[in-house]
Amino acid sequence: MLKAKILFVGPCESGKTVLANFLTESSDITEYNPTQGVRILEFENPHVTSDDKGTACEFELWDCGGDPNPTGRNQKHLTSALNPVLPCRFESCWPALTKDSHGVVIVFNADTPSHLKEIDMWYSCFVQQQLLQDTRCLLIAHHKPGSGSDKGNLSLSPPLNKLKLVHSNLEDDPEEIRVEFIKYLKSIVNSVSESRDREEMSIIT
Ligand SMILES: Nc1nc2c(ncn2[C@@H]2O[C@H](COP(=O)(O)OP(=O)(O)OP(=O)(O)O)[C@@H](O)[C@H]2O)c(=O)[nH]1
Ligand SMILES: [Mg+2]
Repeated sequence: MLKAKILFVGPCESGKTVLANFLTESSDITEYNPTQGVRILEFENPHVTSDDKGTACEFELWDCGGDPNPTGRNQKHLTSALNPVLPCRFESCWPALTKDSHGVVIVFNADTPSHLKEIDMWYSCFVQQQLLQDTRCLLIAHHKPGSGSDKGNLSLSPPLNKLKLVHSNLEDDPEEIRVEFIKYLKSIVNSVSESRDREEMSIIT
């Protein structure tokens, strides 16, 4: 059976936990409770199978906390991390999160200017530095209630402009993100099975 590990990362309070719960049908929206470290949600999706025979895929969704420094003592490190010249040095547990991950979903709020800057850092640490293909990365512009549903042009930096971007609005159109997430899961499954086939072929030949 094919297994895939997908990370949800991005700024604090952007809606990662709310979306992760919604997309895995785990629980309803509650009041804000910052994710400490990571929560792992295991799920299968009836629309996503690993072959034509309908064999299920097992997914692990790693819902990561957005605060790299929950104690708030070294706030300036976050500023350093936002500077692309400096490597991400402060998140000692991030290598464990990224190990063997197959996909990265970056969740942010389009109406929060600081998020647009911060997602460059998340992309750099979790995608570029892990040498993950851009096709394995999905950007979700999450619209919280009351934030409007404007899907107008977002001024993303050039590397992020190339990524697939989808909008989520659980109040106005919850099905939209459900459908997009299924498409993303299918693309991950295809990509993982292709790499596995290539690996098997290279052993045989
Ligand atoms: N009603 C409603 N509330 C939302 C929605 N998205 C976010 N919220 C609210 O915003 C809070 C923060 O969202 P979370 O999903 O916990 O944020 P997070 O990105 O996981 O934050 P960290 O774990 O700190 O990184 C939630 O507890 C909800 O109260 C939404 O679509 N609908
Ligand atoms: Mg959370």
